[in-house]
Amino acid sequence: PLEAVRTSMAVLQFALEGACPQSAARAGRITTDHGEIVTPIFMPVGTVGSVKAVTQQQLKQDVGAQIILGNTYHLYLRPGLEVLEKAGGLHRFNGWDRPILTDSGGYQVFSLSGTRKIKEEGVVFQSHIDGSRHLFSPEKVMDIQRSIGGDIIMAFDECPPYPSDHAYANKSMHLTHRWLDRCWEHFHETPDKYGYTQNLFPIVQGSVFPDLRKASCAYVAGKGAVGNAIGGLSVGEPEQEMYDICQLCCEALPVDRPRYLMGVGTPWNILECIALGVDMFDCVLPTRNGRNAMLFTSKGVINIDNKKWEMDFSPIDDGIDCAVSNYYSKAYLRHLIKAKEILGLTIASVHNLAFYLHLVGEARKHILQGDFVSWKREQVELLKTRL
Ligand code: PRF
Repeated sequence: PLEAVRTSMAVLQFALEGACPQSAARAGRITTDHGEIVTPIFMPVGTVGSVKAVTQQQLKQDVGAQIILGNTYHLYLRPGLEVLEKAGGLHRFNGWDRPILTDSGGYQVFSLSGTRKIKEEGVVFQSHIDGSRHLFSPEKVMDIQRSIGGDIIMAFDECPPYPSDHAYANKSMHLTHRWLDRCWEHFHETPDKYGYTQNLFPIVQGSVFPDLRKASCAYVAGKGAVGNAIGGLSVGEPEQEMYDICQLCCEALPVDRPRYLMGVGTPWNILECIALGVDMFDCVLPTRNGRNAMLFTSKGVINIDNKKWEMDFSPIDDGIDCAVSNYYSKAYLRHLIKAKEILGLTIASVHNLAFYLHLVGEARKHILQGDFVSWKREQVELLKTRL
């Protein structure tokens, strides 16, 4: 049942509700036609329209997810647009009635497809599923995201690999800007399909070069979009370099619009980047690493595979408000993961996601209280501890 009450269709709104006096961290509230998102926020990744191993009910009740991601690349290849349109969009198809953001495929095409060729027109690539050939152009990617029906959709970009030399990063950034122009124009020429408003976020690129990042932020800010994204980070560069570029971008992007840092990161990355002024995050780490026996907890990082936990019957994490993390023991979860039981993947994923949502919720609380920086300083050390 779609429970969100919609009184009117409106473009995304962002209200700032608090600012940290000692950093650029802020607390805000995003309003979409599928409801509100309080920021800073972490968005679980639901690549094919499902957050792996986690039900939509668990996402609401146990994780406290406010918005989830979907991927254009995967959803276009499978189930395909005919099914998604017939369903009435992804919300109706997967039963998630809160906000959805879709990534443009401008990243997955590079990391997942086999042969691919980048041209001015777009990217020709081969499906990782059956090898079939496809073209993603800016216009096509806008049409696909219209059909999927995300509340927030992303511009088509090229994420250059790390390291890239300045000449390549410059060429790539300008291609991303020309593609942004084409996305912007096509998006505004096409109507919303499903009776609610979709919102387009442009993406800053420019690798690790400050001059390129400044130029890209200026170009992106010039669009006057309702929100802006920072792409091309957490692709292998040293952590400090990511923070430096993230800071530069936050300082150059509009203060009154949400800033989304794509594909980042560890719990400590998220706290550091909140301090720099980022409002939205997504990452596969909590789910992917969870399925791989790595747990992020309020006391530090646990490898639940380790023999150390064999007889530890204490809760997975009693420091967060999640019924699953409080209920099952470390020893039991270790057993499930060792035995390759499906339930182990679910418990680990639900716990890690609940921990990420707890973390951004605490960050918000401390921003509003005014003690975010001192809290963050002690948390970063604690969260990195290997238990
Ligand atoms: N572009 C897009 N999606 C992304 C990225 C990007 O640069 C990243 C980089 N961390 C993750 N996801 N479109």
